[in-house]
Amino acid sequence: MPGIILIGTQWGDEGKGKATDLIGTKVDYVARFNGGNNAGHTVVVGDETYALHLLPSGIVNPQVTPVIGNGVVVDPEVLFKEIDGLESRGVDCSRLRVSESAQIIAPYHRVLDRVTERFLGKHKIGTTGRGIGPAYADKINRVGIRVHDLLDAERLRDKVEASLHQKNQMLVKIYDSSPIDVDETTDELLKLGERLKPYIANTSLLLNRALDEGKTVLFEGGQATMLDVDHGTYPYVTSSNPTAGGACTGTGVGPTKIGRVIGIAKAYVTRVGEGPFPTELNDDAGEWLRNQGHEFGVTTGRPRRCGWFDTVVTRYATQVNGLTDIVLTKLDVLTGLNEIPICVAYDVDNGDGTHTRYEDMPVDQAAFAKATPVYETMPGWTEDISHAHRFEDLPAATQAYVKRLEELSNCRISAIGTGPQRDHIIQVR
Ligand code: 2SA
Ligand code: GDP
Ligand code: MG
Repeated sequence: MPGIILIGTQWGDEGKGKATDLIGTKVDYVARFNGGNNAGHTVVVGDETYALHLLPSGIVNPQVTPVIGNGVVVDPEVLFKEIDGLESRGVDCSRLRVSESAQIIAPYHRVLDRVTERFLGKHKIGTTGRGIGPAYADKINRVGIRVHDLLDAERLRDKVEASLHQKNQMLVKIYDSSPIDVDETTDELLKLGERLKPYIANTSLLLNRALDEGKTVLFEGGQATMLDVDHGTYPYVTSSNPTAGGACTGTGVGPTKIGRVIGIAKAYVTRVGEGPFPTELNDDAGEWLRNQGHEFGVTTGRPRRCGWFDTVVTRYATQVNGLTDIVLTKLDVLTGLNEIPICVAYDVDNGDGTHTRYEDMPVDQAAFAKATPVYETMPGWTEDISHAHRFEDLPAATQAYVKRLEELSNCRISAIGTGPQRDHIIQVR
């Protein structure tokens, strides 16, 4: 079946951009289905490094039609900045198609994101501050602005008014901030709509027709399974569905068109923002991983929290996404360690003298927040693995580590990343 979903299995930044780019050479369309410019995907092509936020990773590939689906929240200002940046480097962005029913991130969503975080104080989520949560909240509250609204001045003004009515009262009365002007906002959005016009399309129709003609579509997830608003570590999550189901609702393509669901898993785990993270290392080992793996946010530059591979998380990702394969990335980063711990289960202190061992993800977030990892330790390796092109070329200890992760994740590992470049990859099967 020609529909392929590619998603993150952990808390993001697993290397989805590189994996999409790699698979992208064999696909006709790459469609984003969730999130917005909170995502940060890095694609390295030869000497060029592209940091993409809103645009699908397929944009750097001239054979691919990049699509922004209805499930995405689009900040048009950011979109044009990204397009201008890429075009000045010779990347043609004219093939881009944006869903007419994708939601718009308006300037006031960014304001609200920051104000809300400030008022949450110690309960803050650690958002990227890009207006993602407030834009999705408006969508669910049915006061959102969709891409096609930007093409009709009267309709747009009406919608902006409806959207700002309650927000302005809240900004003034609760947050002691200034109200946002309806006319100014409408004019700003109308100008952006003018420029957006040539890219706007009925992307559900476009993608379904392509699939019916036997073309291949790659659905590229932003963020990851553990940041999913339904299946992640709620409330420390993003406001969309980065899991496999989101690919269908976020593009208007049915699940019967999907043949493969590929989960990207990093050989260790990172997280940015607040929220529980059982295998987190607050010591020299964590610092070592951050430096070796250059673990700093692509969007905000924030240092990422680092920890050992957690197979409770990947088993869960296999389950909620129905993974058909895992692509294991950044295995090269672990080179040089004497031994490598793998989390196989959690131990939770119940507070009454008893403990519970969890092999499966606890649904209760209070239990998850208290989970301490149960480790199994594997021998490490010192050989440079970045030039290996076959699984058999890897040192015996590296092979054993990968095989153990595969066994514990309940899913086959079909490719392994051994460096940031396009050709730093081992196709296992
Ligand atoms: P938001 O802004 O409402 O989506 O934030 C909610 C939570 O989701 C997390 N989140 C992310 N986690 C990892 N990577 C993301 N993208 C960027 C990157 C992040 C960056 O690729 O590096 O540059 O900081 C991403 N986007 C959202 C976020 O940290 C909150 O925990
Ligand atoms: P994404 O959000 O999942 O697309 O990931 P990011 O781009 O935010 O972060 C992944 C980083 O790892 C990027 O800098 C990639 O260039 C880099 N990367 C991807 N795969 C590999 C790999 O196998 N080895 C190494 N060393 N780096 C990798
Ligand atoms: Mg990222």
